[in-house]
Amino acid sequence: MFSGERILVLDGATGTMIQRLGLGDEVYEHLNLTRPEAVASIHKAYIEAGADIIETNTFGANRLSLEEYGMGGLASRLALEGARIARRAADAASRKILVAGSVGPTPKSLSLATDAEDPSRREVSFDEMSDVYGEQIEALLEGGVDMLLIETCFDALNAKAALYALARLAPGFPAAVSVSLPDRSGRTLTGQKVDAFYAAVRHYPLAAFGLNCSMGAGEMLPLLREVAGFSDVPVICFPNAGLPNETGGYDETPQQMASVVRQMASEGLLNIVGGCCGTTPDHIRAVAEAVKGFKPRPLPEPAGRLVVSGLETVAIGGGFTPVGERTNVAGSRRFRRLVAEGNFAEALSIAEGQISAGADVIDINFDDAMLDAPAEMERFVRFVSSEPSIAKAALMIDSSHWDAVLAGLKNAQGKCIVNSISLKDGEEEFLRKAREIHALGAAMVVMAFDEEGQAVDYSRKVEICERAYGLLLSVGIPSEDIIFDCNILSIGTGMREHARYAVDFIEAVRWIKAHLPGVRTSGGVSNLSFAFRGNPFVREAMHAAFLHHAIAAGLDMAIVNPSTLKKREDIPAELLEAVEDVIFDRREDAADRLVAIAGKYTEAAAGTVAGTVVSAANGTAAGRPSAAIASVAPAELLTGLLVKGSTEGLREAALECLGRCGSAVDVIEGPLMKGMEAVGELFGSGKMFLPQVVKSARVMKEAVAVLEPYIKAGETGGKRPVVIIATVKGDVHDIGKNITATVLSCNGFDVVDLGVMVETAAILDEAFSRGAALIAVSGLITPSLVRMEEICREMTARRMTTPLFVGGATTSALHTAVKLAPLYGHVFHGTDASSSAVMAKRILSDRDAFESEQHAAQARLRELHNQALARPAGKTAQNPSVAPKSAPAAGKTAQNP
Ligand code: THG
Repeated sequence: MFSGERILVLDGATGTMIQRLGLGDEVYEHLNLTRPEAVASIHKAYIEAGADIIETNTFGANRLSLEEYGMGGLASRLALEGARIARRAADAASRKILVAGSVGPTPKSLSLATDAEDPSRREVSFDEMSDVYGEQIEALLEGGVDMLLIETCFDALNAKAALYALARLAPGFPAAVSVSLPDRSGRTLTGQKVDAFYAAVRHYPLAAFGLNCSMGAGEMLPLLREVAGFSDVPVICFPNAGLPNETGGYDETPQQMASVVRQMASEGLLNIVGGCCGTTPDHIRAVAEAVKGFKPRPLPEPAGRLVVSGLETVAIGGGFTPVGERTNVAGSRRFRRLVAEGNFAEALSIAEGQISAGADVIDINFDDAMLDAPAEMERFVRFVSSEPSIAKAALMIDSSHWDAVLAGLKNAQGKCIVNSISLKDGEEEFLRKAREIHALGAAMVVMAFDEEGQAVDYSRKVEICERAYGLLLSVGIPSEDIIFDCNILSIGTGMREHARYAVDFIEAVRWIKAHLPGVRTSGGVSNLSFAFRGNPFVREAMHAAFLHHAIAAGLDMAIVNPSTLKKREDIPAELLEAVEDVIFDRREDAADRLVAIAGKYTEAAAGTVAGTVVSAANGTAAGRPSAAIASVAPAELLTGLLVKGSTEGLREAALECLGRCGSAVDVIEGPLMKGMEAVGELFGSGKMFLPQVVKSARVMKEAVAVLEPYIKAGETGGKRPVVIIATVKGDVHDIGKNITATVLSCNGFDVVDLGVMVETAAILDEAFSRGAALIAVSGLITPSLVRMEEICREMTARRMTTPLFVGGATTSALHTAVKLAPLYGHVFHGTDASSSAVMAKRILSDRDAFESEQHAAQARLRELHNQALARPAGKTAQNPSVAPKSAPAAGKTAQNP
């Protein structure tokens, strides 16, 4: 529109002219109704002075501005008449004149807190603001404007609300955005740099971007150079006639202004130029004269870069960008506790720590069973705006709740990244979300999930990302706003199926960067090492080595803890080799070897803490029990073998136990269960790692196999009890569920795994037809909790009494007690795979006692929770909802993300 042969001239101030005509004591926009001919005469004067574009007299024709004069109800009418007057004036001219609908910033800011006591208070919300703009814009469009000029912006969030309204009314309609800067610092009133502002509004196909009002042309020149340097759309500039003097007038003469404008034109900075406060037709005549003969600024090639922003910009690509992971209630117990306590000041200090440690972007997530994620998201993002040291960073809005995503986007002034969307609910839902995110100005992380579940191997990762890419481009999402995350999953878990997870991720990143032009790649690095929870040294070594190779393959950014990031060079050679053996799946026994040396690098390594139980097993020699072992009672030996994950001498020990007590079931429920319980405890306290848990489960399996032929018909009915296990509908995460299934089947259960995204009815029908002894459902994301409520309601409706176990990252004992147990009387929370197996065993052998213990514990949690609710906010130290979850857990950790 504005990249033609000459610099176009915009008109000057309407208000100055209204005052000159002696009409200044009426609300300017009201003159559109009362004195239309006077307003028309101003347009005419500017057209005669040489303006190519005239602005409607509608700067404040919005409900919020007019409300201050008790005229809120006239907004639409005044905007419509303003547009019509200008339209008529333009059409009456002998040259082609464009009409720009003036849209001022309104008197309210969406980003600035007005209440010093409460940084999260706002007088209007984004949606209200967007409606206010929508009403004005709709009337301007109806009145026949050629374009909109969203001007004198001091808050990018307000500008985003205007563009959001426009995108819904008339997507793609020409609109220019112009920013007003209060001083030479080049920052808006909210403290945002002008390039960061540009990043926040650039998603809209802008007709022009630039500066207006401010401090006069001279002061604006250096800032305009900056704008011309980064803008890949036409540049607009319409300065004041200098700074206001002591009486509020403007003193810069037409000649003074024109000489600066000539300088701007000669430097090739301009596509559109005009005047703001204090300028008159004489100024515009001089300006039109000054730019004659100068070529407009040539449009640069579209940069195709992803630039996100807070108060400052962050360019993604061309170097690695760390995204801080600690501002995530699911990823940091401390952050979770602070948010639940309402201690946002300290929660912000976690954000600050991440930023000062090097994060340019922070991942913020409030998905937790006991939190209102959208409300916390809104509150936190608003708090961030009031803290410049944090607000400078860009925000990655991380939630599985669509409402929380929207709450983040509608409160952030910069350009955000949404984390995440995927094809898991099909194409329609995926594209609906993508379009909405784009209309709100954000880039988006696209996870490699589809209707079938999450991509774990190379070919599925590639296949899903390629499909998502084609779909997104087909609806107009620019490739630079797409960030693919093809799932960093836990390795070194001891499960063969997981061994290639790291290599497959790295290779998929390489493929994506080579075949899907314009996109960026990301991933959650700490997921990789969940199997080594409790051993930060080994975890950091894994992250360092993995990142080194992934960045070389094209990884642009990653969610990490920047304060513990290490360089690959800093990892001791022996450890590095063991770690890379695991990452690249270089040897069959890589995970075992890493576990074996892990102990050297931490005091909390497994073997040193299992106490007597382990020492009982330590003397085991190859083949048969050694002399040392022979002195240990066979029951204790059996327990020890389980904890140690060793099968050496297992068969003999199991048979000897059987010989002594006579019942195979007693052996399983006695020493073997004791071993499983010990494993659960050690794992829960971070003293044992996931691969060891899986190993222990295999030992259990072997022991059960040895004993099974001796189980008497009456003891178990001769059949293995059936467990139905599934990830609930809406959720594709299944790694934790799979581990739980493995551990359960090792413990003598017949596990029927229904997979991911399973409908409630399908789970319950299957349980009925198979006569299941137990149902276990898993979910990682908070919407899954609502599914679990549905399952509980349905089980009660069906008069079922089958025990229901819930597990997965967002589930908790507290949530189960408060939200689920009242809906179904036999629902229990499993903290991890091994404790679930222990619970499953107990419920079969001793159901009444088990249930009454559980019910008592649940009642206690509800009580504490109610007490905490009754206490005034801010004094919630005892709040159980903020207590750390009892234990990190296999079922709940390894499946992250
Ligand atoms: N991809 C995308 N988003 C993601 C992930 C991903 N978001 C969440 C997660 N994965 C990345 N974030 C974290 C944050 C913290 C940890 C792991 C991943 C973590 N936390 C410690 C733990 O669980 O051991 C917590 C310890 C503590 O409480 O302080 O490891 O893959 N798009």
